[in-house]
Amino acid sequence: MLRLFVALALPASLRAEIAGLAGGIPGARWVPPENYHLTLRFIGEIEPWRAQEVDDALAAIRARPFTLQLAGVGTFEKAGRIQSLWVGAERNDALTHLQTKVETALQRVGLAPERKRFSPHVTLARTDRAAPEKLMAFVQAYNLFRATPVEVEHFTLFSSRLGKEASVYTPEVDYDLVARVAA
Ligand code: 3AM
Repeated sequence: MLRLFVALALPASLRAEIAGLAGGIPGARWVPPENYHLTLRFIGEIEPWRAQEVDDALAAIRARPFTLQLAGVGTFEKAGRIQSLWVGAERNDALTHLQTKVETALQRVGLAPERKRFSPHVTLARTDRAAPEKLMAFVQAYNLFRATPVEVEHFTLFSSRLGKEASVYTPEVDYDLVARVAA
């Protein structure tokens, strides 16, 4: 079985900018900068033959390159606990369009629909063991954070191996985004 997800890989310069925010919250488990990514769709464990179908479906997607602007920080909560701390992505029709295409392609090859609404973000830390007031202070301190915009020219199918400290993410296939050629 393969554990897979579809995401935007981030250039090293952007990962370094984001890494500059990390630290200073006891109990937070910071994501290693090499693991930063923006998830378009978590797939989970699938059989290798199904992974081949997923690859074919993703390869057939036609979408345009776009500019990604990461800005602001926020949290996800579950059952009253702050689970994670993230850097957000500014609303962007091309990103939404790409995510919709990925979702449609994956449903077409038989994956169950994703129930959660797409909320583009780059996870900075898992925070269920951190003090909420420290997390709120972090959010306030970095709310106005804006990264240097980057051009997104492909999206990526990643495999994930769960590790004790951090998961190991491996880019398996890049899918190019192509600007429409004028007729
Ligand atoms: O991109 P982020 O960090 O928000 O939390 C996992 C990570 O999300 C999420 O998929 C991304 C790449 O691993 N993930 C892990 N297990 C998941 C699950 N069972 C999951 N998302 C949904 N359902």
